[in-house]
Order: sequence, then C-alpha cells, then structure tokens
Amino acid sequence: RKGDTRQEEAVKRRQTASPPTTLQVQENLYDAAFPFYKQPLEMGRFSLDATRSFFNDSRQLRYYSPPPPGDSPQFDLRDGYRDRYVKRDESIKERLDHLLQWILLNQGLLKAGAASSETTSSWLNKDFVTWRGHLTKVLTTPYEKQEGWLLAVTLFQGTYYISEVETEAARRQREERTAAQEELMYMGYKFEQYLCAATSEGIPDTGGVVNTNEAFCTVVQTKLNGHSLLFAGEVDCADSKHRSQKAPDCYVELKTSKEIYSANQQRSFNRYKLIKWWAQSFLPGVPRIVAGFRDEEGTVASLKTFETMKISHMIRGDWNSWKPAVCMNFCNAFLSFVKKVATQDDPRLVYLFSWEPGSDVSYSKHKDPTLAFLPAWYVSSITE
Ligand code: 0WD
Ligand code: CA
Repeated sequence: RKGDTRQEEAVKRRQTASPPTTLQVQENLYDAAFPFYKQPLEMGRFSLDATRSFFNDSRQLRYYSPPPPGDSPQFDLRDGYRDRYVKRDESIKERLDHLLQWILLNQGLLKAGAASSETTSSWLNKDFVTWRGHLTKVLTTPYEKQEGWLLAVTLFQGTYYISEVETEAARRQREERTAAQEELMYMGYKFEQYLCAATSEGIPDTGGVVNTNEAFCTVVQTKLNGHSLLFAGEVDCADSKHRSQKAPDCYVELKTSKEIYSANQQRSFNRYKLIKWWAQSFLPGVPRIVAGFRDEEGTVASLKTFETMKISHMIRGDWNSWKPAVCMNFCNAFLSFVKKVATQDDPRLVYLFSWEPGSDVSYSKHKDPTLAFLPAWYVSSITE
C-alpha cells in the first residue's frame, strides 16, 4: 500500500516470515571485508572422452608443455579449423548430469567426510552442488554490464542444486554466431593443443584433431562463510614441473586474448576480462593462468603468466576497477537468498533465479517437467 513506510513493510515481512522477493546487486552494497573462503580441496576427478562418455578417472588430464625457454612461440590458432575440428553438440543440455554421476560413484568418499553435518540432512552434507562456471557468473554479477543469467535451483534432501538455464539472448547469440565467432571459439581450444601434452614428459601433438567433447574436471569442496559447496570445473592441464604436485596447486588455466596495443585496450582487458579469469580460477584454487595474446591473423607470439592471487593487486590502481571482496560478498548474499527462498524440498520443484544487467535478482517457482533438472536415476538412487 502507498501509505506504508519502509519500516512498516519490514515489520510486516518479519511477521509473515515471507521470503524477500528480490536481491539487490549494486557493488557498493557488497564493498566490505573479504568473507571467509575455505581453501578449496579436491575431492575427485572425472573425464569426458572424445565421444563425451563419462569416466570416473583422470584419463583426460593433460600436461603443461610450453616451448623451451628462449623460444618465442609462433602458434597459428586457425590451423586445422576446417579439417581437424570435432565440435561438441552445444544443443544438448547436460545440466548437472556428469557431476551427479560423479557423486553417485563416490558416495563412500562423501559419507566419510560427513561427520560434522550442521545444516544439511543427508550424507552428501553439502549446502550447494553446482558447476564452477555457474558460480563464476554469480561472482562477476555486480560488475557485469552485458549478459544476464538464469539459474535453476532445486532443494533435494537438504542440498540446493544449482543448474544454469540458457537465456533467450544467449540462445539467439549461439544460433546466430558468425563464421568469425565460430573460428574464434576454435582458436581457444587450438591454443590448448599447442601447450598440452598427453603425458607428463610428452610434447604437444599440434597436428592432431581438436575435439571439444574431451574434458578433464576437478571436483572440489569448500566453504563460503556458512555455505558449504561442492562444485566441478574443467581444468586445462597440470604442470608436472611445478614445485607442488598437489591439486589444485599444479593446475594451469589457459586463455587467449586479443593482443593489447593501446592504453584503452589495456583498461578494458583489466576491467572486463581479468575479472572473469580471476573468478574462474580463484574458485577452485587454480594458482596460474597462462595467456596467449593473438594478433589479427590469429597468431600467438607471446605468452604471459598471471598468478591468480596477484591479479587483484595488478588492477588495484585502475580507475573504476573491480574488487574480489565485492564478488565474494555478493556470492555469499546470493547463496543466503537462495536458502531463504527455496524452502520446499522436492526434486521436481524448480526455483528459477533470474538476473539482467541493471536489475535486481528475482525469482519464480515452477513445477514444470521441462525445467526440472535432477534426473530420475539420481533421485531414486539417493532416495532409497
Ligand atoms: O549446462 C550448462 N549450461 C553448462 C555446462 C555451462 C558451462 C559448462 N557446462 C559443463 C560442461 O559439461 C563442461 O564439461 O561444464 C563443464 C565445464 O564446466 P565449468 O568449468 O564449470 O565451466 P566454465 O568455467 O564456464 O568453463 C571452463 C571451460 C571453458 O574454458 P574457458 O577457458 O573458455 O573458460 O569449459 C569449457 C571451455 O573450454 N566450456 C564448456 N564445455 C562444455 N560445455 C562449456 C559448455 N557449455 N562452457 C565452457
Ligand atoms: Ca581455458
């Protein structure tokens, strides 16, 4: 009602104990001390092969194999695009399936660590299960100006499962990608091939096929304030020469970016790209990012290593720069918001959280089989 003051509204909300309807995202609201983030611990690994089949092992892990010191790289990232490229079918939505498969195959491991259950009821003993990539999107939300997101949440036996739903805009962009954009996507994978070997002492096979069905994923557990998390993320390679052979210390993330020629390009790189690189690698504790800078022809002639933990220092002096604490505090607030909103424990029920740049996060509730994402094989296996 018009006459109500904000305070009266707040009182009423408390009396009815109804959940808040939106979550604000303005960065100033989250500009506080860095929250508690537990050192990520690798719980397991899985692989997807050339046909996208799941394996509960590290068979797809590749090894970092840079050119010998002194040799400057000359990587032609367009090589093989026409004749040595097998592209994953992006119209197939896999949702959380591979991670859920890993969970079912590793129940013993998860049960062993489930002694100190506080907030969840089942042996899984995690508040949230999701992909690392979904959390990356949440982290960068306070600074994102272009792409919104849709995250589906199901509460099942005390655990909140988060799975992305493709937005209309993202689907359109995917279906209307230009030839140049398709080639650019290929170039990122080709860069990986130039720097990765199949064995720890091997050398890259740059004449081979690039097959984007193949993936190696790490499964990590961690905690953000009071929220326990289990998520999986794709890892490009491990450095067998790194001083620590422990995961995730030995993991290396590979990236390509346009060569930077002007101060303006540098500013935009720091403001919009480094935040995504930082968030993605910080979440699973991947300490190093090796970037290849490509020219107009798609040739990489220089590599640069970024230490994940130093990225925020690099950009600290920039005007209008981003802050890791804002990203993490917002993520913490979003996870708390999810817990307040998603109260009904039901594997067929989906709370759809939605965000567009310039707006608050809002949600809607759905009992719609096309949105439900926990597969029957998972639900029945957990229920019995
Ligand atoms: O269902 C979905 N909407 C998604 C599923 C979105 C994103 C990923 N996935 C799945 C895929 O099964 C993939 O194997 O997640 C896996 C990767 O998960 P992630 O590590 O959580 O994803 P993210 O951090 O966004 O991306 C890591 C890498 C990318 O490398 P770059 O350097 O470009 O960030 O995974 C690849 C890509 O190489 N990748 C994907 N692979 C398959 N499907 C996808 C995707 N949708 N997105 C990125
Ligand atoms: Ca990568």
